[in-house]
Amino acid sequence: MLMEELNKIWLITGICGQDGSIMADYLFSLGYTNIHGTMRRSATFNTNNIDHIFDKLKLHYIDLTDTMNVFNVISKVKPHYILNFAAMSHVKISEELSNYTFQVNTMGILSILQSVRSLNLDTKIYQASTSEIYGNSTDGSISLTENSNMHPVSIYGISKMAAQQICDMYRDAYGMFVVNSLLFNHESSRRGGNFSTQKICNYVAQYYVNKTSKPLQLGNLDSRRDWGCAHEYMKAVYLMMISDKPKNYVISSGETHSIKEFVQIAFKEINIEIEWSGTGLQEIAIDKKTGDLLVQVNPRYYRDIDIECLLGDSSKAHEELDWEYTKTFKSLVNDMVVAAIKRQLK
Ligand code: NAP
Ligand code: F7E
Repeated sequence: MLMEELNKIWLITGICGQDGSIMADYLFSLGYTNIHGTMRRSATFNTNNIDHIFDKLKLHYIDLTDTMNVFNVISKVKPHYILNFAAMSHVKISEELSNYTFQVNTMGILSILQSVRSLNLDTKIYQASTSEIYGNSTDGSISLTENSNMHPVSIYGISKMAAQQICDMYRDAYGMFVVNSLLFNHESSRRGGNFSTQKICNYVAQYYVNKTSKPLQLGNLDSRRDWGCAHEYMKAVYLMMISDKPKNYVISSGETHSIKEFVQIAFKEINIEIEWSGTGLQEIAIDKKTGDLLVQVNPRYYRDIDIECLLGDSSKAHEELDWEYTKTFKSLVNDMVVAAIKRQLK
């Protein structure tokens, strides 16, 4: 890659999160050196995901609810690229933190766009949009594309749909380079512990290491998600940013699996075959061999409205960005379980 490109400045919001930290790793691996990250103040340090690159990163405090703060950091850094990963990213929690979710997820990107525009910078801007904006638009018989019906059913989804529309509007009205990726669920060992996949893997690891006695408590076991590998999705984000034309792209694995399937495969990784029985709140999973109770339903994890199925079609990203998804569902689960066991044994 040309030195001129590698000298360019990146500003990544949400650097301590799953995607922000994986993206920073990827950019360093390509040879970029000017990587700025933004974190928010917290009472206890939460830099686990970036500790290995802490000294290489140029870090700033940003809270997306503070417009002046966003403006000041952008005017100081003058980035060539902004990747906006910062968000109140938990769908269930957005039911309670509804106003705040909008302030971060919708007003936050608006502050970024306004800052870049008023500073007259030639910055390329990326917004992390989501499959949550489709709502219940498929039962799995069709795959969702950039043109599918969008009808979000959560505060999180609605906040992200408004954010996407604001981005589209800035691109169309002001000729700015602004792109949205419609990211379907993507996972890694850096996933937050209160998302379904990491919660399951952490439980399986705990069970493997010290046979925890309390069963795993889950909500909707039948919903299906198009789960992919976060590392591969970050490569797609990079390709979107270095392309000539700003466009929106669906980024997905093209397969859908239920929570139950995820649980089943995760336990299989530690050689436990599980057996499901019962329905609704009475549904349980036991260890087929020992009869130990492993999974129970707890209604506290139910959503006001859940999306029952997500399935994406990334043909556009494949055709125009030459991006292809490769990881299998089983190896994704395997990687997460192995990483969770290693964390347990530390
Ligand atoms: P994540 O792990 O939850 O990371 C989000 C980051 O945003 C965290 O570093 C968090 O800071 C930061 N943040 C939260 N509130 C903030 C605020 N008010 N001001 C500044 N920063 C704030 O999320 P992720 O999985 O990496 O996802 C990255 C982005 O992609 C998010 O926008 C998410 O909505 C979107 N997305 C994710 C998925 C997925 O499956 N992962 C799918 C579709 C879209 P702390 O570290 O201090 O908490
Ligand atoms: O839920 C069900 C839950 O929280 C997946 C975010 O990255 O992807 C993520 O949002 C499914 C849902 O992810 C539990 O009801 C059952 O049907 O892992 P999740 P999510 O809500 O799909 C989208 C694309 C984003 O954009 C978001 O930022 O799992 N489920 N039992 C559970 N979910 C959780 N969290 N906890 C449970 O105990």
